[in-house]
Amino acid sequence: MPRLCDRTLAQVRTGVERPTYDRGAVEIGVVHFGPGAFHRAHQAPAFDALLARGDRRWGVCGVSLHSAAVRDALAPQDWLYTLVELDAEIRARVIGAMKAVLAAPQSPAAVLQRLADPRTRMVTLTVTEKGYCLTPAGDLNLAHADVAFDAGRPSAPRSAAGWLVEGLRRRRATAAGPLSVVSCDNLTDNGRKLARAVVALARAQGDGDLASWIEAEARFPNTMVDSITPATDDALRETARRLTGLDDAWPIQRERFTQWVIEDRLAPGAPDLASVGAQIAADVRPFEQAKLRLLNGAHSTLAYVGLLAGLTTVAEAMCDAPLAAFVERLMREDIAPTLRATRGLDLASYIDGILDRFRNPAIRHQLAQIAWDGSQKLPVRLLGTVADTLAAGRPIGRLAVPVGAWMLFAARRAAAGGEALVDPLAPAIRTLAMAPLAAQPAGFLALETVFPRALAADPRFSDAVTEAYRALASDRLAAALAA
Ligand code: CS2
Repeated sequence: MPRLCDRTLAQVRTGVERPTYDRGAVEIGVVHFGPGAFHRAHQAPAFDALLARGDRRWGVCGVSLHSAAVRDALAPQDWLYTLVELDAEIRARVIGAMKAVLAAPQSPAAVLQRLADPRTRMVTLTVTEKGYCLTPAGDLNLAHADVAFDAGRPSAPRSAAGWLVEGLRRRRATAAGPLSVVSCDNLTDNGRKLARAVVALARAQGDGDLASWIEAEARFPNTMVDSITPATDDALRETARRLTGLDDAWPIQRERFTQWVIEDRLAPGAPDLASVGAQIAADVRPFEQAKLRLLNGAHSTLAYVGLLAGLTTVAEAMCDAPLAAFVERLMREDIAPTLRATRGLDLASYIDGILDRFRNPAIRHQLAQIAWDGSQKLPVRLLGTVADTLAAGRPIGRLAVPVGAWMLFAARRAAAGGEALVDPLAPAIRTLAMAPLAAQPAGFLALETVFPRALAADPRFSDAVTEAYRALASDRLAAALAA
């Protein structure tokens, strides 16, 4: 079967939407750090829609911070790829917005040139929670190896913040024009945190002038991003082939639903994302908080409890009646009371929608994928809810269950050795998993980058988590879920 590329694009089977704009005339106006599945499922299609509307300024240059895998897979395809939408009806669409992908360690000069180019008006990022190198308080972690390296002002930075500082330094020097830097990761206050990190790094480099200039000039809006995007597998490659009639080395799949809420702080000259479905809001926090706590919090709960129960996918976990009922109660009775509704966000129907999406039978979303990097995800997804619930004097019995489940899951995976636990804290977790079972919850609670001290020291929390851990470890899952 021929491979998807510019030359074969016209052969794409009918019924599959494809770029009909002149790809040769598309300019690069966006630099994206982390061109993995989520970017290609979520932001890139939005830029593709802008191009389809005739605004040819918004081609994307992807920048991988570490690996060259995306570049190598997409280069022979002229950066085209298939996006498969999984719903009652399965649809495919070919996305033409990517114009280049650079592997930063191999092409540092090209990355900086792109960042400094006056045509570049937006930088977007999906570098995952750990890519921000933050302390638990949300500040740049100057002790992080990549950050410490970048503080030396290298010509080839290693951290996302390092690239941004150097890019902004060049834009300032050449008066390249306003830039919007848009974090699209699942962090609370993602834009503000990124702005603070970039400014802190400029200061750590001894460039106070640049730091003040960034504070005054660059725009880092907060955002909420949402679309369930399971990792690419062979079944998807086969589906893409069947629908398009072409081979694609790296197709992407997602649910049909997609949402992008962007704080009304974009710099002049930014792409008109509202015209392609993004919501622009004065305050993104209520949306972001609701999404992170309800959707991602429930996802992580399904992942850790579900994997301990021997389940594999989200849809399968939602067919497990006690687990599904537990997660629904957790969302409605424990998480929702910590959130505030806002215009365009009705919490009860928002929860209904999320539960429906989790049940989508067309999607095989692996719990193991969601379980990655728990040490980075837990604070954002669950621990804020726990702290607010304790402060309000409400019980936290149910909320302690996913926390205990993460600990037990991580301890078991770590004990299995090798790469079984995907988490930046895997070495520390491996050590504490060697302690006797009864001592393990306390060992986890001492992980200061995960648990804020005040929370770890609160006996209401430590007792509840220890109890959940014990129940789960002795296979009393039903008892734990009945908490
Ligand atoms: C998931 C998210 O893998 C995970 O941790 O919870 O990727 C989730 O699917 C997205 O945030 C949905 O927008």
